[in-house]
Amino acid sequence: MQGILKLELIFFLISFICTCLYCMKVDFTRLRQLRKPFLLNKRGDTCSSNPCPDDKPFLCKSSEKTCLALSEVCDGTQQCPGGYDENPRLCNARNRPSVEDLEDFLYRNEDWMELKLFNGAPPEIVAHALAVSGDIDELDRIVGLDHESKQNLRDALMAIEEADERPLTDMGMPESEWYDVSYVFNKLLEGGFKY
Ligand SMILES: [Ca+2]
Repeated sequence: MQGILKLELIFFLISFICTCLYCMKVDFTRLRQLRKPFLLNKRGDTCSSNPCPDDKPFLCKSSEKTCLALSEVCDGTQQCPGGYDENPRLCNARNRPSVEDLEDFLYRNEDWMELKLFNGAPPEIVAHALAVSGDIDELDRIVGLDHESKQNLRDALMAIEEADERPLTDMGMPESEWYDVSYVFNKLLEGGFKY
């Protein structure tokens, strides 16, 4: 009889503990759900640095808050106070491969390209300069080219326009990279980069 009572007591205790854990779990879940809006608000506060509405997401860099539609950026008419929407570097970057893509490209070809075309400058700096510069002289001011690398870059871009890979292979480009190199440099030329 005592054995049965003990078993019942153990069963009761196990049931009690399970029920408590279950309740705690429900409580924690509800607590998490209650905290969610708070967390979202907190996150929203820190991430919503752009106060512009969805249909005008471009925020002018100016003391007064002005928001523009993307079609108004680089359209030839200044709408931002100070004209940031027509900033030449911004508009160059808009028509070029992204800085991240350019950086990846430069790292892929670092072995032969970095020294020959960009005077050994770090890919991060060259990528940014290629994205924003209007021409080779502006790129030179940002990157710091020497006479030889500047001439090599001119020769390389001219060869790419003429679809002639030999000057580039002479500079050390592996033949297998020709498609990648001509594709990216052609994108820069189409994006208005002058040499
Ligand atoms: Ca504009």
